[in-house]
Amino acid sequence: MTSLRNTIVLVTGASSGIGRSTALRFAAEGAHLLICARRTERLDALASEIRSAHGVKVHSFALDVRDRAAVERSFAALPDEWKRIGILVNNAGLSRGLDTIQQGNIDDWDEMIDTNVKGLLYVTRTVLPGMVERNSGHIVNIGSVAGHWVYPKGNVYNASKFAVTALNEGMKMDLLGTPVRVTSIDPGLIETEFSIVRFHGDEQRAKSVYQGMTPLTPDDIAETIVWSCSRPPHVNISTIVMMPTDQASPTQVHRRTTP
Ligand code: NDP
Ligand code: 8X3
Repeated sequence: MTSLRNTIVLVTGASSGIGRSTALRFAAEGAHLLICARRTERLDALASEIRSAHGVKVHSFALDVRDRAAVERSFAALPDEWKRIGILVNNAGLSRGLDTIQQGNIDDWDEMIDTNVKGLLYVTRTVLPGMVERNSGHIVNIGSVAGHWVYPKGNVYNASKFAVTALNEGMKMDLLGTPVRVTSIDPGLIETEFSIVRFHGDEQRAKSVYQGMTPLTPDDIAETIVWSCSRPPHVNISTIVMMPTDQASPTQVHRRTTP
């Protein structure tokens, strides 16, 4: 087992869903948390919750991972005690729209590619050299089943998550010979704000995604991330594909009622 006590864990997209649960779960193991996202009021509330429940240190900051200069600036400006990041959870991400490619909204495409691919790269490029230099670290990329199976109208979201799958493999290869570990956690349906964001705030449509089936919870994913990071140093969990029991692939979902 690798102890997570006093490890500095950076979680991107910690204001909601998987990121929020992951920050709480690491804090329960005694890790100190660096949390970022765009909605700072939510981060502040999470920071207070973590401090009072677990007594660990938390540093939160506003970050839009699409903004390359802001990524570089934010990490350069971190207080010294926060610079030795031991675990990076590349979680910030989103889907926008569910349209055919011929009817797709190009702003939606830009937002997905800029966040899920370029944002992940900007943060990784900023944090990873320190891990290599210190001979210690772990990158956890949040991919998706959408990065393993293409589904109708998933087109650009699928492409962005296939990119995460490729980058996860590429990172592992490029880091071979260092002790830095690389893991991709690739879930299916999890009920978070993901579908509300995908459908631009249409809560009814978002609800129908999970209707009549039991989705995964953010805590299920957080537990798996923490488990992966607490394996002994010689064990690298490369990829975990996890789905609800009610799901066999992105297009095969068992529902007890029709949405
Ligand atoms: P949520 O919408 O609940 O959370 C997404 C998080 O990402 C929020 O904290 C949001 O923060 C952050 N985020 C989005 N854009 C940016 C940005 N430009 N800069 C910084 N942070 C950003 O969804 P989930 O928790 O479900 O999603 C987390 C990850 O899990 C995503 O990568 C998603 O693709 C992946 N995933 C989700 C699945 C699901 O079914 N829910 C299944 C498989 C993978 P803020 O808006 O405050 O910036
Ligand atoms: C989220 C899961 O199936 O909606 O990545 O693409 S899915």
